[in-house]
Amino acid sequence: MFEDFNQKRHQLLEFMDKIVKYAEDNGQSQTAKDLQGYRDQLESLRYNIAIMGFMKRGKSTLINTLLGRTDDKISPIDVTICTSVISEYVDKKRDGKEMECAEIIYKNGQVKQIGLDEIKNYVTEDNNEKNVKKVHKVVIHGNFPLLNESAIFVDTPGSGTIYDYHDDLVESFLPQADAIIWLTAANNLLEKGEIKFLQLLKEKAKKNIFFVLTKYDELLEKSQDEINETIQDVEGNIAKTGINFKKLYKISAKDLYEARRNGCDDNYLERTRVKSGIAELEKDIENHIRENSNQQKILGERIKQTLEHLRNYCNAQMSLTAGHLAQFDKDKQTLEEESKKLEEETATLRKKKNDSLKEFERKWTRAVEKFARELDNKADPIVNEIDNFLDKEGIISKSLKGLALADKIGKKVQSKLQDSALNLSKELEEIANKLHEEINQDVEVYIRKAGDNDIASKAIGMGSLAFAGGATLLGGTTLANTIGGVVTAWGAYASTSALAGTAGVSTKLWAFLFGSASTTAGAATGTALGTAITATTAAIMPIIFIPAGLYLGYKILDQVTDKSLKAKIPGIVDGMIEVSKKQVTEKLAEHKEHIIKTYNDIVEELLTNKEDQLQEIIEAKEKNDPGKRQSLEEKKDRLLGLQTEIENLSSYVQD
Ligand SMILES: Nc1nc2c(ncn2[C@@H]2O[C@H](COP(=O)(O)OP(=O)(O)OP(=O)(O)O)[C@@H](O)[C@H]2O)c(=O)[nH]1
Ligand SMILES: [Mg+2]
Repeated sequence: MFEDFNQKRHQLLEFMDKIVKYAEDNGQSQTAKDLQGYRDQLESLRYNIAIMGFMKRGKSTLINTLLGRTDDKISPIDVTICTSVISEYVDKKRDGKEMECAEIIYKNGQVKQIGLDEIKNYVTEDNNEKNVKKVHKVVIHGNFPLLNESAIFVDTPGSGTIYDYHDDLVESFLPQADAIIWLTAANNLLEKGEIKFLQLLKEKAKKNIFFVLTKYDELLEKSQDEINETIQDVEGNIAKTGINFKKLYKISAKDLYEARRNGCDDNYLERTRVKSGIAELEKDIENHIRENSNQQKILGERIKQTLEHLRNYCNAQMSLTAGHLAQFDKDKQTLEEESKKLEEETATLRKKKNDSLKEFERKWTRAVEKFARELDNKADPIVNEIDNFLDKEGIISKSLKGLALADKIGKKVQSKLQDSALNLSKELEEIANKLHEEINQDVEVYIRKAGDNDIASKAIGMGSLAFAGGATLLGGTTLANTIGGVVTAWGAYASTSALAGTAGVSTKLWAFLFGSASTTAGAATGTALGTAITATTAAIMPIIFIPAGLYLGYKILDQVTDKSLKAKIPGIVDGMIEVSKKQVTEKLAEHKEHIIKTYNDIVEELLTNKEDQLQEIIEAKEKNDPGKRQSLEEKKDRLLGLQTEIENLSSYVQD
């Protein structure tokens, strides 16, 4: 039966190696250590009784006393911080050693046998400060009547010293402790660290704890009130942690230890044993060992505990991994949904943009055509106006020659044409403005939705560049020069008024269209459109230069009679109107194309930019976690395998 059990134990041990490796592979070094502890405990088939407690609570004194020693060779006692490494006390019944001796087990696995006298050179802070000798543990083999072939005592360094590694050592030993003798001293109230340690015992679901109040002899020297206060403090704090607590042993180990050391007679020793509280504690520990240290029972209990522990561990790991997987998929899905939504929005916006541009184009063309018709219709009234003027003046007098005559005729013609030119200009402004507002609204909504300043700044950069380029191409100076070619002689006057007109109209336009533009994106698009409109205005300007043509005509006909001049006027007016119409229509058509292209580019750039960005996010996410999903899947599979093995082992062990 036991053999059978042993076989199962080996299977479980092999399995535990796998689980320790799983924890290590997943970077859970503390869990791996804990699991290794369970594994070692299962392997050793020992019943570990650990003596634990804050520094200087009398742990070593109690060990020496319980193990019947007359000196402190096996667990040195000191008034300063003393014990620095873990020591195990193994009765010779277990290993059949002839002589009492100790083994130093080094961290690198080496083992050195020494005499009991030398133990202090390895286990105390005085002789092995901060464990410079790299001792893993010391195993002491001796005559320890309280122990049997299963039960082992373990002395631990005191917690709460200046040496943090003491606490770590104690904590890492916890999983292996089957029973704990926890000590606190009666000469002071419980410290915070001691209460914390009790909570840790509760957390780790430690059972089989002997709660011991040491140095009771010192307490007995105080008033009854103080005695009561100390006991209440200790009992109250233990109870508060929720640990299953039945009894507080009140002992004076030092009394018995000193009596033995001084070689007192048996009678005295026995009386002291009882009086010091050691007899009662010893009896309970002895019973506990008898009841619990049967190897088969230890094994059965340990396998059960270990399996339970492994099951909890694997289940927790599994739900964690499943959670990570679900989150991973959810993130990916959210991104994909976002991208799809964006695609739809993009398509809608693209359609809207096309509709708006079509509408813009239609209205623009119609306005220009209407203007051209108006110019045609104005040819006769202009000729009449000039005729009347010349009739009124009678004859071209010497004083009216030159600039003065041209200026007068020019002003008359200008007043006839200016309305149409300004109306066209205004109409085009409105059409462009409407387009601007529509698109700008969409762009703003889009940018706000995307929450992306990069796009906005990109649009700003691109928009201004595009429109600035247009302005150079179609802008005031170039256009004035083109017209200037037709009206060379008018040169100085023409360019001055053209510039003045352009500046005035564009400033007004600017305020009208963009005075209230608030967002950066709006302002950017606004800037761009403003530049474009400047160009528009400049394109309409030649209308005002028509008188220049008349002046040219006058110059040519300077030598002819009043009559012959008059006869030529309709032809000159028609010709100039034709030239102006052509210039204006061509330039405005060019300009219209430019506006359309620029808007198209801006919106397209915005849309593709955002799509690209989303695509980049999706790709980067996949790139950043190469095979993340796969590794999570693998982890899940591995855990599934471990879980199945645990269930198989559980039913196998139960059989
Ligand atoms: N009065 C009195 N003093 C005791 C008793 N037990 C231990 N002491 C004294 O307390 C001091 C510390 O005892 P140790 O046994 O070295 O305590 P420890 O808990 O092992 O100390 P560390 O290993 O350093 O944590 C020593 O001076 C002991 O003599 C006791 O029952 N009564
Ligand atoms: Mg000690």
